[in-house]
Amino acid sequence: MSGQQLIKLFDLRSTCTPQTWSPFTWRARFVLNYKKVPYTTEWVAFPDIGEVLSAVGAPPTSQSYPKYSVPAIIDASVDPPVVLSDSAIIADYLEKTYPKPSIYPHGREAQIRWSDAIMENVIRRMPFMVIPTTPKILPERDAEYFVGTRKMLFGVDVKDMVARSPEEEAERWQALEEGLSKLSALTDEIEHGERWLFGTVQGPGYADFVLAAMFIWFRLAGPEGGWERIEDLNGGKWKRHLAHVQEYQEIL
Ligand SMILES: N[C@@H](CCC(=O)N[C@@H](CS)C(=O)NCC(=O)O)C(=O)O
Repeated sequence: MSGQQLIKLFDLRSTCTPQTWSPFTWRARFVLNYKKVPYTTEWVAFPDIGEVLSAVGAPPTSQSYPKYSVPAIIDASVDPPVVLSDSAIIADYLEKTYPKPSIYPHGREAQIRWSDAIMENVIRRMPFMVIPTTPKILPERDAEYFVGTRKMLFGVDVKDMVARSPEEEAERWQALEEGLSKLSALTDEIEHGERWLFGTVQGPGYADFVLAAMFIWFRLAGPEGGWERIEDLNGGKWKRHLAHVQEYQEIL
């Protein structure tokens, strides 16, 4: 691999330092960093995603709204350059092009199955807890766009995502805590060594990145004190997990 930065990663800007916050773009960034693939980042404003990505020929990720989404990458080390979008497609491409170290220890199918379990037990239980507070980490124009367009995705206005009563809030937390406990039990069945939940003693698996990416969004953009509530659950497993992925959080 040459030392030149031939891959460009399209990521979302924010008011955080460092800026990266999206649970999907983090997945691509983790893979690039873990494989030590040189790349540069192009920061995109939320309202400009469609215009920027269609201009570079990135494939749409959906027929309906949003037609375009980040992450997307351009790999200019090949002629003609490869332009890809969707975190799962990008992960497969990077695995094929830069096979070592592999992001699929235990096999690709197992990593996908575990990523689906993370989706069911954690990710699906989080959006209404995090979306209402996400504008706090976005520049004004991006925040306005984000709030104005979530209904098209979730069928609910952002203001109506906020829990209507302490009971509803408690139910959401209970559902999330139950999901985390189920996921914790699943990780206990995997032969993964000390450090990684879905990897091996040699290194992490893709599902480790999927989980960490979601936690980072929750910690940065979620409700006040929310991450503090999660990090000590299940014997502190989640807190240790975020500490472990830190070595792959470089922003190039
Ligand atoms: N299936 C896509 C989903 C990516 C996605 O939803 N990205 C969000 C940012 S977190 C996005 O670009 N949304 C565009 C929009 O809402 O206009 C993937 O896995 O990459």
